[in-house]
Amino acid sequence: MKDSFLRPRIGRRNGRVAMATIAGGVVCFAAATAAHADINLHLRSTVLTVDVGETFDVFIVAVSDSDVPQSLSAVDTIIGWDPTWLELVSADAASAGDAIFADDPFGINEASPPADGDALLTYLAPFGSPIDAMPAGTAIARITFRGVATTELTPLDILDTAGDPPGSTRVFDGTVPGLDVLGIVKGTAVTVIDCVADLTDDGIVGFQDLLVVLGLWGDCPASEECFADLNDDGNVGQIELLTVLAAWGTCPTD
Ligand SMILES: [Ca+2]
Ligand SMILES: [Ca+2]
Ligand SMILES: [Ca+2]
Repeated sequence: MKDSFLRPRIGRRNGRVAMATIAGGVVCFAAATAAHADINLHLRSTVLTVDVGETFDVFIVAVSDSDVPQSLSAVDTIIGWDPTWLELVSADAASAGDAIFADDPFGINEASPPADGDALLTYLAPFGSPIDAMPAGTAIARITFRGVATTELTPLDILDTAGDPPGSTRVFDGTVPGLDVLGIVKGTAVTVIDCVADLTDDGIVGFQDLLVVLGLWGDCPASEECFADLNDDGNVGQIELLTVLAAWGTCPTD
């Protein structure tokens, strides 16, 4: 191997056992200086609560764990969730490149989109053009979920491994081919509620929601989405008024 090939690896892996080529021979040494730099993976949800039947997005965010950007060429993320409460709808790339549920040898993606509570999403940066994971985080992929049934705080996790034989969550370095630079992973959680009468999405059915119904009273404009039309009959009126009054109070979470 060429020294130029190894140099960035040594710089990135301070604190771990690294290899270097010296005078034609290969030696091992333990660098005991500063912490090494890796890329962490976080899940960030766009919402804290979601209604039954509504969709929301969860972003996979690649975070440089040092104060400078670090490049990546590909990421395999194994997502875990409970299909009792959430349904995976679709996924796409949030940075340049592609994000796909590929056929995998681990049996993780049993369908596309996977439905059983684990999924392997592969993000690929454009060929020859690695992207930067910024210290503040770079969203690489967006996964859309739908609320299925009410529950408090159901987790969305990044799994280290899944499948048989096991596949792994991995982040591939943008400069050293094949080098896994995965740091730590962090998931998120959402609460699924059944509260269609909460038109203001503040977790409470009350005066503000009543004002929305009264303010939009009458036939829905043909050209606009009519979010206050709760029974989809093209009109905001007595049905909506009664629905809000019947649900008056805090939205249930179970
Ligand atoms: Ca699966
Ligand atoms: Ca409300
Ligand atoms: Ca209506």
